[in-house]
Amino acid sequence: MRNKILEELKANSGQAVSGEEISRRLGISRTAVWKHISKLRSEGYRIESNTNSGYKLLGNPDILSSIELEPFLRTEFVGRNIVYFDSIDSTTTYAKKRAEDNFQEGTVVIADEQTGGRGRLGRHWVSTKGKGIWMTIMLKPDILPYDGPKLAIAAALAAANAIRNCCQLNAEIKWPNDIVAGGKKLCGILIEMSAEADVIKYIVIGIGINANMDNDDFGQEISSTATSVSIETGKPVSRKALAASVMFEFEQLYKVFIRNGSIKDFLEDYKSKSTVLGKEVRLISKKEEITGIAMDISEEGHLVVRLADGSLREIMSGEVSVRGMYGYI
Ligand code: BTX
Repeated sequence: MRNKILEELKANSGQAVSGEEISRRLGISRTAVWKHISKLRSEGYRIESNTNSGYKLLGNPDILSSIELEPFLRTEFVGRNIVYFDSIDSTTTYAKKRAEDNFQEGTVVIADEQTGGRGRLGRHWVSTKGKGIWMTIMLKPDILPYDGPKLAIAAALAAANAIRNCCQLNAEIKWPNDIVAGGKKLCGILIEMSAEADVIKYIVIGIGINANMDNDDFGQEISSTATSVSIETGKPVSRKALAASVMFEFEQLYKVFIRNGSIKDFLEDYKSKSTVLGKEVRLISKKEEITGIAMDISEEGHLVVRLADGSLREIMSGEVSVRGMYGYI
């Protein structure tokens, strides 16, 4: 109903519509109209009200609700069901709770702000209000649990491609799934999965893109390693267009992955955008710290590293942090 009221206001672009007219057209009471208007305001819509003329929508707000994203979507199923929050602790935490029940494949949970955004291994993800894309894609692929983590490769490539196409920015991928520009982190991806025996119950892919973040938003701790699209390009980006583009790029790769059961068909593209291949890297896990040259990425999505003694070692993404020897990469 809220969306219908919004449509009424948008259809009258810039003109006031009386509460009575809305209530008559939509068959609800004027009090109900007023309640929906209050809720829309709390989501960020600026709506003027006047006792004589009614309600007037002032401009098109930069928020990521389904009605705002809809005109930008080019997907079949990813993002066709949007669960939007003005503010939430974490879209991934919410998606996981929601995924315990039945959900529509490709549902996207998206928020304008996260108060408890999560990174990998319990780390915090800075998610400033209105300045980024904080979203989680919910999937239930009919693949073996073993293959689930390979979707990290698809998600990273999708985010890099979307940033490249939408923002004309040379986004690169720092294995396994950080997107970087100018040697700084632009986007992070967090994949979580629940499986039973050989069946995946759900996979949730959390994607955080620093769209219009300013240096001040990052705080001292990460300001030397973090960046945003607007910092790199010098101009603001449309979050709606970029979010829709990530959904589109991801859906394309996801379909290929499900059809072939493999990342083979887009692995070369991923590798061509990698920042680590050919470089000396330091891999830090709970157990050990090793250095070597990043040689390849396997069809399993593992990083193949040549160690000092010439031997090759395959590294799984889970527990490892990758650092360049001379900076973040
Ligand atoms: P990560 O563990 O690779 O990165 C987390 C680390 O990155 C932090 O410890 C900090 O050093 C740095 N960092 C924190 N915030 C930012 C930021 N905004 N930009 C750049 N660097 C930062 C990466 O984990 C996975 C992040 C996924 C975020 C999405 S947003 C939607 C979804 N919901 C949720 O709670 N998480 C995901």
